[in-house]
Amino acid sequence: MLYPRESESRQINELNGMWDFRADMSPSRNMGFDKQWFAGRLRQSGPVIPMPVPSSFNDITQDKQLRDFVGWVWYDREFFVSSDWMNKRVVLRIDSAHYNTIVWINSKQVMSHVGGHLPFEAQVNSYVNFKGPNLITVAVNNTLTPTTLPPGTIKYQNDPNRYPPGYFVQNLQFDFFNYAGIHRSVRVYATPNNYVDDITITTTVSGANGMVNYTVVPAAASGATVAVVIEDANGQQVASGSGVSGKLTVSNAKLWWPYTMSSTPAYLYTFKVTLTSGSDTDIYRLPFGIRTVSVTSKQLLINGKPFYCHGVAKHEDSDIRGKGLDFALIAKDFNMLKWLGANCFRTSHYPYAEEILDQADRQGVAIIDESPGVGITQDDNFSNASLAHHLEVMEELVRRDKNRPAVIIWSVANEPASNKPIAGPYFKSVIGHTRDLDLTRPIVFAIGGGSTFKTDKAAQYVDIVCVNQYYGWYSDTGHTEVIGLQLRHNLRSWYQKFGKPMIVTEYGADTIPGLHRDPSFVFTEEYQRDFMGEYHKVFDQLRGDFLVGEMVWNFADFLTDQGITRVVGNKKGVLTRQRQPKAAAFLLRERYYYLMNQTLPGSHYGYQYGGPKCQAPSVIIN
Ligand code: GCB
Repeated sequence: MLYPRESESRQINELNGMWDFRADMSPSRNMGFDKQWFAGRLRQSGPVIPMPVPSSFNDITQDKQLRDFVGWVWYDREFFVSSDWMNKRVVLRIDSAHYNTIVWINSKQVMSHVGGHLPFEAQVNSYVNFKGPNLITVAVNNTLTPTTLPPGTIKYQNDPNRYPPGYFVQNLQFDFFNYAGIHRSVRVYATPNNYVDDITITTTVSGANGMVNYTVVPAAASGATVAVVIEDANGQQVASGSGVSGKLTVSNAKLWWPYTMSSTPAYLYTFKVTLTSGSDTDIYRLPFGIRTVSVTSKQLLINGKPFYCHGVAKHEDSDIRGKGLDFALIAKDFNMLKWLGANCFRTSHYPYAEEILDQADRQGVAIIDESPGVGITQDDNFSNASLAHHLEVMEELVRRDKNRPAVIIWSVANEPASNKPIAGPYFKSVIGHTRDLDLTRPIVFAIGGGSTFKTDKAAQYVDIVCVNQYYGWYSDTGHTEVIGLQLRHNLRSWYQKFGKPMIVTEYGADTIPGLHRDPSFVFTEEYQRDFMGEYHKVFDQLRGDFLVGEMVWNFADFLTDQGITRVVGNKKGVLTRQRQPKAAAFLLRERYYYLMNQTLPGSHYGYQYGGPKCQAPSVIIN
């Protein structure tokens, strides 16, 4: 599914802003359907409050019931469709709503979608008025079940001495707050009736040339013609062709590199497609990069050169907006990534907004693009229904992100119970299916929980073994002195067994900012620093060998469910939730600049590891 982009032939009308909103607090959560709240304005069927789109609804009000609400919430607003669009194809797109969504226009159901992090759209010409107002109604349900991704369960409490009638709670199988609502943009856009439906680009490098393989899927009457042009960053044409598929050569290609690897990082070309059919002309411009990704038994290579990922695992999380798209936060996070010297991040534990990936493409930050397959731990999470949904989600994810140079690895899951026998066939299918969808990127999942190199049933199918490690935190708590021994032994054992390169996709310690103790003690800023220092020693021993990456857990603190092991959220961030550095952030920054200096030609930041100079690179944007 192509991201909506304006062009000579395409127009966009954003429906972001304040919508009317009501949560269905009825015991069955079904009153909205029984009373057909979609039949007219919500404000006519009951009280409403203003709700920003995009945002999570949870932290917008002071109402505890709404923060913790499980069930259907309803949104509506009016919009207009220009009569200029009458002879065009008009599409409604929601970039993401969490989790289950039904959409009506003028009281007629237009589309529904299952899954909280990927876009969905429908042609709506037959639903909209071109002369007068239109009503859009969106119902979103955040209930998680054993077959959703991520999975969850609803637990009814039946003891009348302890709970009121009908009392239930949502149990989560993952460690972040189940923020919900319309999380990303809602748009109506217009294309010609004959249009470019999809584009797939893969690239290879041959000497100084970039080879660009493309396929265009036209949705057009027979006889339509397709012309393609590649433009460089200055808009100069560098290659051209015609037809729905082909291979173009870009001479003296400027390759896409992570910003820490090349003095010309993150170079983006534009792939311009012109489809002509009768009187229709559709033009779509897709930014793309020329680069390759490959793995050997010990290395991860970008453009044939070893890439060491020094990065972070993240969350889409912020105060007030929850998981709602926020451009200020996106800009700040990329500035902080560069301040840290991070050259990659994992989209733990679900696909992030396309606007975030745009920045990764443009600023040269590599990405492990993760599906929402987090918490696949119970037997019924491995059912046929779960598997079918997981395959569908991988299709949606690859379809959305396949052309992004920044995406160098697909992650199909985080910490599933991959030691269960059922995990073998399950992940063989999920990984095999993902490979069928995209042969150009390595595929992984992050191994953790109870799975070990002795018991794991799914690591055999991945290209890079990714492990989440918590020595000195969840085991031997406080004992930094045993981290080195345990970590080294474990990483070597995985490598000996599987013979594949490895990434430590998580290691981290909860840290309350401002809490100090010397010698260090768990939860203090000193402990986080000492803890990370022990990991770094082992990483440095294995870096030139089979270790191809390290990612701290986490970039920033984030909200979780309420529980006795979390003090208003997970505090393993090296930054606070407000993006201020804890002491460990400075350690990480020194380390990442040192690593950057080793890989970036020309050694330019005047930086010495452990020394006095630590100067930020200017943020490089092409
Ligand atoms: C993990 C999970 C991550 C948690 C983290 C923790 O292994 O992958 O989602 O937040 O541990 O802090 O416990």
